[in-house]
Amino acid sequence: VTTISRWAPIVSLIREGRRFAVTTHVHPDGDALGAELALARGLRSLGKEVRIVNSDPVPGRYAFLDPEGDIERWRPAAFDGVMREADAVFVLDISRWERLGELGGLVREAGGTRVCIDHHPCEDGFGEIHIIDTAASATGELVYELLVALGAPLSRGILEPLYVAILTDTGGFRFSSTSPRAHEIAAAALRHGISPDMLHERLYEEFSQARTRLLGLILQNLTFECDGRLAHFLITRKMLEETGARDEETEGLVDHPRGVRGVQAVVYFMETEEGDTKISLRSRGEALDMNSFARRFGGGGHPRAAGIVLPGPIEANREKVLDAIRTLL
Ligand SMILES: [Mn+2]
Repeated sequence: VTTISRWAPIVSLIREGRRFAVTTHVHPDGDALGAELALARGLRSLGKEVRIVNSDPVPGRYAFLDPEGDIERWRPAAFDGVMREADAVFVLDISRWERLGELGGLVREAGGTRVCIDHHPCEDGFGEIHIIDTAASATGELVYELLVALGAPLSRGILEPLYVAILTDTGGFRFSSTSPRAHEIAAAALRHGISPDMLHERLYEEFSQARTRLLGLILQNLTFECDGRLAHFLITRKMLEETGARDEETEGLVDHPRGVRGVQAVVYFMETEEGDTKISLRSRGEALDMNSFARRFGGGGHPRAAGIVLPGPIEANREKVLDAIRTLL
């Protein structure tokens, strides 16, 4: 249920506080970064001091959102004071400690209130205050609600990152999570003069030649099974080296097999730099709840998009995951 009142404890925390820290998960995506920037800008418009500190750098694709380099990258000892002295630490788009990466310890020891704002299904949220709303299309949607509850002026500088948060987390207003509220926020952003064509171009039409060559290799090893209901492929370090594609550029490649008629599930196995296996899971329709599937292997996510990381090489992990999926299809 969407009510303003659920924001009351956070609103008073913000009104009473002066210094705040904002952070998000490792491998930040458009929602994580957009929600962080919008919240920081909104709090600053109310005269608050805000620092944004992340474990991982901003991927090149999203750098345009932060031309001033407002999002800082954690370094050992450099941000201890920021976290310790903040009146509250906002942890956005995550509710599991391990997703905080190297910042986990600092957030755990933070002196102020920890506020977790997220839309992933989760039973073990952390922090003193949680707003976890799986009906929200993006964490950006929840940040919008909070800024409205605070009475912060919604400028273009706030609405643009929120638009990007929602656009990217709904796959371009395509997923079932696309809510009326998502379109209402998009409408507000358009009224404030954001440029949808420029944003689309920046996000979806600036891929490198290397990524396109990687897509070529993926399409060559793409396999369909279970009468076409299951599609799976591999991304090895060798494929990345051969094409020159970076790890972060693999985002979105899964959309190609996902768009094939009859496909209900897509799984891909990526070799990490450490030689472990990162498994990404996507589903279409009601066939499979990928969040509960991923949980069986210690991962998690959303019903239609989830992930698992397993120690060891792909060959050691691939068949057991594929076998478990096959029995469900
Ligand atoms: Mn999100």
